[in-house]
Amino acid sequence: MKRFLILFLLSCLNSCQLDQQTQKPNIIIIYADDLGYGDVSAYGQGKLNTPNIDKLANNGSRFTNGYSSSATCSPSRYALMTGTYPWRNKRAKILTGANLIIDTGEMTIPKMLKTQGYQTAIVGKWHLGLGNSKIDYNKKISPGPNEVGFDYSFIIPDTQDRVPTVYMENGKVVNLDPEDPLEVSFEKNFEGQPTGKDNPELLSMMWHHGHNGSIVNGVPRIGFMKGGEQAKWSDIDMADEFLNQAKRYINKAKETPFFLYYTLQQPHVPRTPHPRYEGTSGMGPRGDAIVEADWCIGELYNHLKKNNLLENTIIILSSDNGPVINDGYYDEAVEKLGDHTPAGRLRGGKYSLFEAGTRVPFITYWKGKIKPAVSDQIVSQIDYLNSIASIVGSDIRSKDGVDLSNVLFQNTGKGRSELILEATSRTAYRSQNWVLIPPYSGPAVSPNVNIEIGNASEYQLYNLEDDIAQQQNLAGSNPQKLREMIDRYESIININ
Ligand code: NG6
Ligand code: CA
Repeated sequence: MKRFLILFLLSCLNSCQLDQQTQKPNIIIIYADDLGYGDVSAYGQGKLNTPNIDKLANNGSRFTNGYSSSATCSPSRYALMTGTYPWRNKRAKILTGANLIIDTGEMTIPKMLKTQGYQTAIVGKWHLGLGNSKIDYNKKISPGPNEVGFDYSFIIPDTQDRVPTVYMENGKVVNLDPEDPLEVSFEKNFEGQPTGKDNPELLSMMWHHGHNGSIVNGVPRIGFMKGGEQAKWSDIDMADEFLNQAKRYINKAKETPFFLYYTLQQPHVPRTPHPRYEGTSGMGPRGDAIVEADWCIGELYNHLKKNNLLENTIIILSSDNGPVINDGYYDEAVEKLGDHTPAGRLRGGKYSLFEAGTRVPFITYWKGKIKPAVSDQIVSQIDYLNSIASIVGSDIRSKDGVDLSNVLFQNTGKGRSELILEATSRTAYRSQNWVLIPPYSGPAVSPNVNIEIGNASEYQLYNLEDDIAQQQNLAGSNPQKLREMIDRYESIININ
């Protein structure tokens, strides 16, 4: 009997060890909103200090040619989730109160991971639309994140500057009092409700362009809302709320492999860091919000460490688009910038076809697996799906992604040779170190945000190898390269 018991215990031990060895890694994608290439101190460009992001960057792979798929949010997020270029989807534009732009039949990272036994969650900003007809926030809204692959969702629907200013959990507005229904409109105000336009005396933050609709917590927003008082979020507590939800999810999901898509709201406008961060950067609320985001990332890291999860968790960190200083509020970002360079030495910023629109902080970390390295390989968020699929043993592949699992997670191999970049429905083409920007009409500098967005009446051709700041247009002096780039660009853009 005793011998049987010992044999039984031994076999249990064996299978436990096997389980541990064969367990698939947890995957966490941390996705910042409008964080620039030069905003992370590990990139050695600006003046901000981001010690917690640096810890991941310096102990993992830090990519210097890492791209978001677009210079704005919703298109980038669409491409990240699906591995499909955003310009193939006509609805993948900056969204405001729109319906879901991912087809529920489309493959996504969380769906792929579910085929491999993962639990999946999103905590943070969504901005990919909700529902498929007029949205009624007083009912459960579907389809949304839960219908495109997430078992659990705790989100803000669009962005912090848009109504409704409420959290949603698994399709339902959190803390909504049925006696105080929530109404939302992007066309007209509800009678008797103050707005940023008509009631500047009620504002704690003044609007600069747009953002003059309903006022919530003293901050004027895009769009109008009425009711739902009890459900309104507290802006200054949003970072803590998302962090706590992320930790709570990890506690719940840690026994099986999990995927957490942790989508920070910082440093997108309105920049409302918790008062404990006030003044920490010396750059006003934009800098303070980045310090706060960095702290959140450190807290998440510590939580994983405390739970012995670091060795079995891949952390990917990036941003949905490049930086913008004034994106619609007077918040001292311009005045207090000093000599900080959010875009580093790159030209342009958010909304731009120039490099700073889409070249973003791009970091992969896996304790004990990824060796510390700086990589200049060309990698894109559109490749996450294929690369993660490859790591977890799935043969699912997306339309436009490349399997870069070696480059991203093993410090070996080559990145992309080419990539289409997108900014507000315009596209550009990168091949090796060359960038082609086709002619586009419109202002060269976007007047509201004061960013060079890449419009010109002529083709632009740059060689990033010795002109990272895109100062020398070589289109005239290199007609052969120009022709070659145009032909290839057009052949990709025209294939569907
Ligand atoms: C623009 C907003 C801008 C920002 C952006 C979305 C105005 C004038 N500008 O329409 O402030 O919200 O949308 O940013 O309203 S993103 O990072 O989510 O793409
Ligand atoms: Ca963004």
